Amino acid sequence: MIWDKQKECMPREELEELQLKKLQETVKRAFKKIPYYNKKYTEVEVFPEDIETLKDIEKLPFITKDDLRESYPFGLFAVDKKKIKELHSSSGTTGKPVVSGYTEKDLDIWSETIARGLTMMGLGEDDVIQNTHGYGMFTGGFGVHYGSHKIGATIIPISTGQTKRQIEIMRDFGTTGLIFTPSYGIYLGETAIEDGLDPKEFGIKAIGFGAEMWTEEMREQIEKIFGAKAYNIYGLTELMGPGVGIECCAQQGLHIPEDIYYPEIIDPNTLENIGPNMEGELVLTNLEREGMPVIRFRTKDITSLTYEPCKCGRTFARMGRITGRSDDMIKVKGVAIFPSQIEKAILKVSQVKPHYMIIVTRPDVLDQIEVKVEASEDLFFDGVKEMVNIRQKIGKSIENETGIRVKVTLVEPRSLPRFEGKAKRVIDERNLH
Ligand code: DLL
Repeated sequence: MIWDKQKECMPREELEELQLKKLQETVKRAFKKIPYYNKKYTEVEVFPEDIETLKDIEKLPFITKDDLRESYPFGLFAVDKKKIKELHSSSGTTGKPVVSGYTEKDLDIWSETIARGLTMMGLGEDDVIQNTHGYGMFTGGFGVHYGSHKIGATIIPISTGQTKRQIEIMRDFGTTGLIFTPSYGIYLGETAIEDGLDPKEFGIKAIGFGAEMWTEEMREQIEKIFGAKAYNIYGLTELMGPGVGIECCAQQGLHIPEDIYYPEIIDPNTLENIGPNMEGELVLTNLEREGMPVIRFRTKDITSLTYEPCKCGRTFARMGRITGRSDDMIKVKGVAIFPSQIEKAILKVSQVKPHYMIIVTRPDVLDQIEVKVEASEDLFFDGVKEMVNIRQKIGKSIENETGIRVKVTLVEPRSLPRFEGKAKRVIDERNLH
């Protein structure tokens, strides 16, 4: 159990004082040690000494995924590379991925955030946690692993897939804590039911789920299948990984460990900060990160913050469930995809037009993508054989670019909608909002 009442229930005034001190230190370090920040801040003439209050953070320019890609791979590190003990990278893109580096101290802080969350979910040293998140560059596997160690639980690092084996292990090893993405969790439960088992009898005490968008109906379904409470876990590679927000027993929003992350909500159009209880884009700052301090990162995730006291007694702000994105990134099977990647892949194949639509569905519980592409007039006259050939080529090209297998459909020339202004290329029929 990791429960530090003094920290987690700190009066807000005291917390804000602590945050200001840490913010000032972080900005000073970034300015001094990371040329990228130095240049960025100098360009807009904002300097570390300008941060006199917490509100002064608004003077600092934002950091986006593009900044992280530009400084790929190690341009945002604030320490000598030999002090970096672990590297992770965000899922999806095969172009330039986003890299996240951790020193020994960072790994400790990261595991502390997750350990606090697992404790909020009621898990401790008597528990056996089955972690179905992928172990590898994805932060879900190792993040939850480290957090579980910190609370003294027994961890089963089974990773993703092998659904039948997951079920067998769950029963044989006495799993009490289950960690998954919501879509995989439902699939796991339904597979067990199909095999004539009742997951409610498995003895699961608590479930932690996240890494992709979901709806309250999905949570209800998960809780019903397993007969256990399911708690939302949020996080992102750039800021460290899972643990930026985790729900407590009240299940009314995710507590952000505000001594470690500083959250803001902005209007994604005006980029102005907006007040509590209003939806906007979440912006996050690492307050205590040695290896790669990220300051004012635009997550593009839409949510709101509340500072009202929580039933559990913690004073840390709570963020709501993510209800959308301010860009067009979609996460499919846990992998982040931008329509621009699919466009790039399509354009590598001749005889098709740059008109396409991406349709994401979840026919039962797993995601599927269909990409509709307009054929050129010539191709249309070339007949079925050539069409099959081109369809396969597009499919391969998209798989190379995104790592995801999609269904490709060729449609008649000029049959897809044209857009004035911002194109809307993605139709997400999963109803996750
Ligand atoms: O998904 C980290 C993570 C691992 C979170 C395990 C929770 C559990 P990335 O792969 O970098 O990191 O993807 C980050 O996923 O910006 C959101 O758009 C989305 N996301 C993450 N958690 C949630 C959640 C991990 N609980 C991106 N609800 C984020 C909705 C989520 N979306």
